Amino acid sequence: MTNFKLYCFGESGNAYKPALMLQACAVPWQAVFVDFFNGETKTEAFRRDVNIMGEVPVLQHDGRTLTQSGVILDYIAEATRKFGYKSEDERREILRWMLFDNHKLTSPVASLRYLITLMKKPEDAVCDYLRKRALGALGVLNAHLSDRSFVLGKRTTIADFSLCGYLYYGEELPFDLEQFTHVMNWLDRIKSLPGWKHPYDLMPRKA
Ligand SMILES: N[C@@H](CCC(=O)N[C@@H](CS)C(=O)NCC(=O)O)C(=O)O
Repeated sequence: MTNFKLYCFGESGNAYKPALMLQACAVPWQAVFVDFFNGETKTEAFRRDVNIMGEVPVLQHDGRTLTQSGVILDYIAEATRKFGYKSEDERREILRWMLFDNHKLTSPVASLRYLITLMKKPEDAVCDYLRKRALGALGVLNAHLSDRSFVLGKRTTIADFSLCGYLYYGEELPFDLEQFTHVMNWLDRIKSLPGWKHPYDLMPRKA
């Protein structure tokens, strides 16, 4: 298997999802730093040569270029035969949670952290809205995890890697994550997987 090449940067929880999975699969991979904060994703060259959507993560492997974290996680699961589905019902359950993650959890969490923590914008009505959405989605995840170890039950899958993408940024998250006890315990379980590293120890950042 040739090396996986992941376009990413440390602050990107979306890129952390496949980065963490590659670690957990113990396969060799190489990080390619994308200078998001200097506008690299918005350049014509990046859209032409890397990703027309102007986003990371981007995975290159075996002559393929893949984008969208959910698609990339699914691809790595197929290539490594780890953390994927074992039945059609599991396939749909994983899809269900990854779609929920992208729309309802990652989207408001990432936007709120970007505005408040990274861009240092003042709190306003948009932030109120995003915080309500983020806390609502975390409540749903917390309830789901009240009687299971991982999103699908006893086994870690790509749904877990997707949903946890932004949740290890600790104090950078502008809301109280610790109120979600089942989510915190689940994050500890993922943290004990071999190879686990914090996003800033896994992906490059601008010096
Ligand atoms: N739905 C996408 C979201 C990707 C995304 O929002 N990536 C951000 C970094 S976390 C990005 O590259 N944004 C570039 C930009 O907005 O210019 C995924 O899951 O991969």
